[in-house]
Amino acid sequence: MMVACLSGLAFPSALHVGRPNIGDRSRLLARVEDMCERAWLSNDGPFVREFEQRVADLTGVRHCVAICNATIGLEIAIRAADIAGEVIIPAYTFVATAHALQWQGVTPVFCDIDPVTHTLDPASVERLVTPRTSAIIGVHVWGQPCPVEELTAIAHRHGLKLMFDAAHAFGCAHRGNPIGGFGLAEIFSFHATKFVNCAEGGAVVTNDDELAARIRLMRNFGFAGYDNVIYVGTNGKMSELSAAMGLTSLDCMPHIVQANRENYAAYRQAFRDLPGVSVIRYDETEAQNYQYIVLDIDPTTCPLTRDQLVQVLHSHNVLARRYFFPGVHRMEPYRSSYPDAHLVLPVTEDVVRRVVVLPTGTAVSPRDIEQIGQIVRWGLDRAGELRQRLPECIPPGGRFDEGWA
Ligand code: T4K
Repeated sequence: MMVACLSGLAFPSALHVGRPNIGDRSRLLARVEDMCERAWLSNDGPFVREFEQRVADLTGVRHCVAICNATIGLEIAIRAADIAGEVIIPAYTFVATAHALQWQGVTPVFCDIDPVTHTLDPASVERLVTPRTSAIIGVHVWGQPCPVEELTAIAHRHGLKLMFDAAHAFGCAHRGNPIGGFGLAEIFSFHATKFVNCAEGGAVVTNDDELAARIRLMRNFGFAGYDNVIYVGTNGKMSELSAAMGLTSLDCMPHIVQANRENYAAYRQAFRDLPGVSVIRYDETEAQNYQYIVLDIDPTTCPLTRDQLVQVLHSHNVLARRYFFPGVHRMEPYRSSYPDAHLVLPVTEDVVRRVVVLPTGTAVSPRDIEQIGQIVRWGLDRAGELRQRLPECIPPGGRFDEGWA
């Protein structure tokens, strides 16, 4: 018998982490109509330009170059900034941060993180600097800013370039300044699962005029006008359809933040007083997008393991996700290249086993969250029985909906 049947609390249809915020459909469709009328579908079209201007205005940077996705955005920025050799990045990130470097023939060096903010730990960064290091790429995980000042000081001290993977952090701020203006460049993702989305999309933002010009060229095969190619470029262009989606998403940004913020408050209420389970807090004195509801499961006090809790949630149609399990250093090709990396990443190793991300966004209501809280309470109340039935750990690639019968 499935646990879901026992509790009677299962959702009739799945609640996903990363469910896109669609925005105002009539505005989206009107833009699609315009696009069809103009018969201008890609290559630096009017929607892309408008999207770039609005992102630049919102982040207070001089240049925004829209890109087809953040992974290509990272690759282009890395190449345009002449980054080579070794680059220090957190092991606790989405694999794209490392792949973008590897794809450009640059070696990612995995660094440990702060246990509270989940962003790069400056002391660990400093220890990893070698004569081959050319740059640091911090990641604003969950929209929480990296220790920007400390990383800037380290970069200056060692003559390194500093960039930020800001895939999670559009709409967030650090010390009152919008994410986007820090380091040499910052890279946003506007993927479907992100706070503001273009279905697929990204952007490099920078205050460096020369870098912005190179990125623009590289995004379009290196063309500087008709028939004139002056760089090795790629195709990193954003389509008009993606920009139409992005503009519509920008239009409803305040509504999305509001929904996310209400959901965050509802989760904090629903998960109060649960043994070993806590919702990671946002600094509410800064602008936030509240796009990620992150649970920390303390293995010393929670009666179920993190993976058992995820199994309970999945059995009730709440498709919670482990992030970024098992850590980039344990994914190929990095696992084979650095088989001992985990030995110097104690915090990352701990965090990848503790974190669960829960559904939020405009598709989830505070009422749903109350029910998710009841499901978790139900699971914890029956921990003795469930521990006998559920595997303690699900390996990477394993399924959370097996073994319930
Ligand atoms: N740096 C960081 C720190 C990042 O997190 C990311 C991307 C990047 C760089 C690179 O940005 P992009 O190149 O993607 O612009 C997803 C996303 O594909 C990825 O964009 C995101 N981070 C990453 C954290 O998550 P998967 O493999 O987990 O996606 P998937 O297919 O499992 O979908 C996630 C959830 O969203 C599911 O529960 C289903 C739901 N979903 C997804 C899509 C696309 C929907 O309900 N509707 C949808 O249309 O990677």
